[in-house]
Order: sequence, then structure tokens, then C-alpha cells
Amino acid sequence: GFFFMLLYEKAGNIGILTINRPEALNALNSALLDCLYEKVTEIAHDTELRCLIVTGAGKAFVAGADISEMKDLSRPEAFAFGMHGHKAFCALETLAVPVIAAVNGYALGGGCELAMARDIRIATGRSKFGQPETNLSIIPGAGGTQRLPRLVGVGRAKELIYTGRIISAEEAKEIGLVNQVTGDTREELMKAAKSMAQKIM
Ligand code: DAK
Repeated sequence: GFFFMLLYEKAGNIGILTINRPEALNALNSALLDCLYEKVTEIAHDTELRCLIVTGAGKAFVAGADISEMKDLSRPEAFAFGMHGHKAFCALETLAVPVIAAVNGYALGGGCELAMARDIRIATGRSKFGQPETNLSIIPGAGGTQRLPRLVGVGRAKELIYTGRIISAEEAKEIGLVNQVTGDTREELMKAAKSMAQKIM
């Protein structure tokens, strides 16, 4: 498979899963989504694991679904692509251990949806969130229309989805999309995520 697109390490009972496609800002293509599904399914059998942290390699968390793969899809192909996303995200959402998204930069479109399928979101001060799909004449296709209103309320979710407005980590925290905002470095982010994982355990 394409396991190089995911990195996995363990720090004691904490698992750290890194989306590793930094040259495309970790954009989610179907191979990466399948890989994520397989890895999460494998992790689910690890009885030592108590908490999982999901983050992105490089400067972005995930800049969305892979636009280059999506742009030429027929309707049935688009449906199939959407299912790759749902399968992977639902596997993460139903994992028995708490999952923390450590958002290290852009979390847009499918990236914001990925973060919302986690239990808790921690972000660096420089991170940006948004559902910019309408700019591409599509709607959030991997759970955003359902998970965003649960976190921020229907009115705010509709505003963000209709306008495609990108928001700062601070604003994301104000509206309940993010639990905690850290300093700007990956070190500060991972320290905060691990410290929360430790408290949970
Ligand atoms: N897909 C593919 N490649 C991407 C990408 C993406 N989403 N985002 C970035 N990249 C690539 C860029 O093309 C560039 O590649 P090279 O040109 O170097 O080859 C590289 O990553 C670095 O990006 P930039 O040069 O653009 O970096 P900047 O820092 O200048 O800009 C940015 C960062 C995040 C503002 C910009 O990259 C950007 O606007 N990215 C696209 C954001 C976006 O629109 N994301 C998609 C949202 S739509 C559905 C299923 C799923 C979905 C919807 C429906 N169904 C089946 C119904 C989900 C949809 C979405 O996620």
C-alpha cells in the first residue's frame, strides 16, 4: 500500500499518527484515505493504546480533499470518492480510545472535516479553519454539513459553509470548533496534545 503517506509512532500508551504528504499540504486523495482506514483498523486492535493524536507533516494539517483527483470525477466516481472519506473518518470517530486532532496549520475542507471527526481539537495559533467547498461549486462531502453544526451550532455552520470564509484558530476556539490554542510551534502543539492525552489516561 501507500503507507509512506502515514507515519505512526508510539510514546508509551499514546499513539501519534501523522498525515505525511507535505508536498501537497497533506491533501487527501483516495489512496491516502484508504491507507488511513487500514491503519486505524489496525490500531483498533492495539489493547495497549489509550489515546491517539492525529497531526499533519509540514506546514499544513490537511488542505482538503485532493483537488487534482476530484476535479474530473463523474458523479458515481465522486460518490465513491466521498465513501473513501466517510469510511476512514467513521473508523477514526468510532475508535474506542479518545482521539485528539493536533492541528498544525491549514485545516480546510476535508481537513476541517477530518479534524471534526476527532474527539478534541488543539491548534497552533497560526492554524486556519474553513469549509471552502462552495468556492469549488461543491458542498462539504465528508461529514462537514453534519459535524460542524454539532460543534458550533446551526447558524454559524451555515454561515461558514455558505460563505467559505476561512477563520483563525482564535475564532475557531471562540465558536467551539477548537478546544485549545497553543503557541505557533509544533513543539508547543505536541506538548499540549500529549499533556491532554496524559490527563485523559
Ligand atoms: N489538493 C491538491 N493539492 C493541493 C491542495 C488540495 N486541496 N492544497 C494544496 N495543494 C498543493 C498545491 O497545489 C501546491 O502544489 P505544487 O503547486 O507545489 O505542486 C502545494 O500543495 C502547496 O500549496 P500552495 O503553494 O498553494 O501553498 P500556499 O501556502 O500558497 O497556500 C492554501 C495554501 C491552503 C491557501 C492553498 O494551497 C489552497 O487554497 N489550497 C486549496 C484549499 C482548498 O480549496 N481545499 C479543498 C477544499 S474542498 C466530496 C468529497 C470530499 C469533499 C467534497 C465533496 N464528495 C465526494 C461529494 C471535500 C472537498 C474539499 O476538501
